[in-house]
Amino acid sequence: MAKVLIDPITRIEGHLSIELEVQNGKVVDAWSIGDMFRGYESILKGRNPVDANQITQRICGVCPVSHGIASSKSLDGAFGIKPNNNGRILRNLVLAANYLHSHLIHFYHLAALDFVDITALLKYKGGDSGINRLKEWAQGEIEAKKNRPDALTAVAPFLPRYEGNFYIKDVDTNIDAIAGYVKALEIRAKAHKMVALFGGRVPHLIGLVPGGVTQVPTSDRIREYRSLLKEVEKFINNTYVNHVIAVAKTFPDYFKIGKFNNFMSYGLFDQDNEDKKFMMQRGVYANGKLDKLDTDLIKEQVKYARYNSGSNLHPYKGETNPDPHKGGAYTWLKAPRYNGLGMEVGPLARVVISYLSNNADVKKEVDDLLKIFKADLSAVFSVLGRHASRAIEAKLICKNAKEWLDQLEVGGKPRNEYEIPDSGEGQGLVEASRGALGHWIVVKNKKIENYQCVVPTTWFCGPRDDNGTRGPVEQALIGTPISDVNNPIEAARVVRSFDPCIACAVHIVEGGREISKFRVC
Ligand code: NFE
Ligand code: MG
Repeated sequence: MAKVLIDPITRIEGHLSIELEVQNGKVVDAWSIGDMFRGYESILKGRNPVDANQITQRICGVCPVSHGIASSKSLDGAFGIKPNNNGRILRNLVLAANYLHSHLIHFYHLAALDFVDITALLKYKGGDSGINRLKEWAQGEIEAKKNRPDALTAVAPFLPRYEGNFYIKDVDTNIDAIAGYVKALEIRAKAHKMVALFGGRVPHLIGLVPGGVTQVPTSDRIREYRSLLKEVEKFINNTYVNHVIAVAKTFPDYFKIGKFNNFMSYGLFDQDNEDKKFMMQRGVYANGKLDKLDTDLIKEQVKYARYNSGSNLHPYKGETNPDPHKGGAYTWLKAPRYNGLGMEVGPLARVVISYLSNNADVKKEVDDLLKIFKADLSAVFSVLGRHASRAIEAKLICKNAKEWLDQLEVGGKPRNEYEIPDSGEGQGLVEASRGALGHWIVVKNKKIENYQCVVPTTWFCGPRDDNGTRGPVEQALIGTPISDVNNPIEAARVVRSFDPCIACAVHIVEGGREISKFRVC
C-alpha cells in the first residue's frame, strides 16, 4: 500500500490537495483537502443586502459573473421582484461570454497539458513563425534547466510535468494542440471583452444589480458582441471541439475512468422571467432516475470539515463557524448533500440531465460524439465525458447567444426597479461554469442577517459526509489505475476533469506544507 499526496493538484487556485491510498496499481481510498478558509459568508453579515452583489463576486476571478448573478437572483427573491426581459437576456449574455472564457481556460490552460507533449515543440520543422518562437524559447529554457537541475522556472507554465510515457505521441497532433493553447489565450480575451460590453468591466462586474443589469443594450454594443462571438465560435467549432476529440481518441480508457453517477443541475440560461425554463434543463439524476429539483433537500454537513457549526443545515439556516483544530476534520470545504446524497455538478451533470430531459440540441451533439467513439451513454460518465460536455456546451452557447441578441429590445430598460424591504428571504440559483451555484440570503432590518453560498467545487470536492460517505471527487478516484506512484498523472487527470476551484469552494490561508525554497532578490 502506498500513500500519495498531490499538493497542490490544480493549475488554478492551487489550494486543493488530494491524498490517495494506492494498492496493486489502483486507488483504493481518497481524501479531498481544501487548505484555505476565506470567510465571505461572515464578512457579509450586517451589510446592506445590495453589497452582496459586489462582495460575492470577489470570491473568484474566474467565475465572478456566476456569483454576481446568483447574488442578484437571491436579492430578486428577497425584494419580491423579477428581472424584465432585457435584464434576463443581458444576464444570460454576460454569463455566456464568461462560460466561453472559462471552458477554454479549463481545456487548454488547465487540463490539456496532462495529455499534450510540450516537448514535441523541439521536433517542429514547419514554418509557422509563432510556433518557431515558442520552440526557441522552450529550447532555451530546457537547456537552462539542464545546467541548473534545481531551477523551478523551466518552461513554466508548460513544465514541470509528470515524468513518463504519458502523453500524445504524434508530433503534429501535439503541435496543433500547442498552437491551440496559444490561440486560446487570444480568444479568451475576446470572450472577456464580450462580458465587459454588457457587464461594465471584467472580472468583477459593476453592472449586475437586482432586477437585471445597468447597461442599456445599444445597437453598437450588440453589433460588437455579435462580431466577437463570431470569432470565438469559429475557434470553438473548428479547433476546440477537434482537440477534445483528438484527446479522446488517444486516451479512450478515460471513458471508463473517473465515474460518478449522481448529478444535479439548477438549469442553465433562463428562457423566461419565472426561473422555470432553461436552455439546459434543471433536475436531479440519482440512483438511475431523473427527478425534479427540490431545494428544500439541500443540506451542508460538517463532521469532517473544520467548522463547529451545526451539521446538516439548509442554507437559509447555514452557519460558518471556523474551527481550524477540530479533531477528525481534514478540509475547509463543507459536504453539501441533496436528499442525503453527494451530487456531481458541472457540464457533465447539465449534459446528462438535458439529454435525459430530451433536449434535442444536446441529444444530437452527444449522439454524434457517441457515434464517433462507437460508445453508449455510459461512456459519458467519465473523465472524457466531462471534457466533451464542456465542448458541447460551448458550441450550444454560441448558437443560442446569437438568438438572445436578436431578442433584446434595443435601447430598452435593462432592469426592473427595486426597494430594499425590512425583511425577506431569497434563493439565487444559477449554473456557474463549474456547476450548480446557490446563494441564500436572509434580510432583517434592511441588513443581511444571514448569507450562505453553496458552490460547485464544494459539491464535488467536499469531504466525507456525516455518515462517512465519500464526496464525489473522492469516490470518482476509487479504482483509478496508477502506473507510477511517483508520477500519479492518472489521478490528476480525474480530479482536473471536474475543474476544481477552491477559492470558490471555501469562500486566513492556513500555513501550507513546504514545497520548495527560493530566494527573491
Ligand atoms: Ni472559482 Fe466557481 C465556477 C463558482 S467553482 S470558479 O464556475 O461558483 O466552485
Ligand atoms: Mg458556503
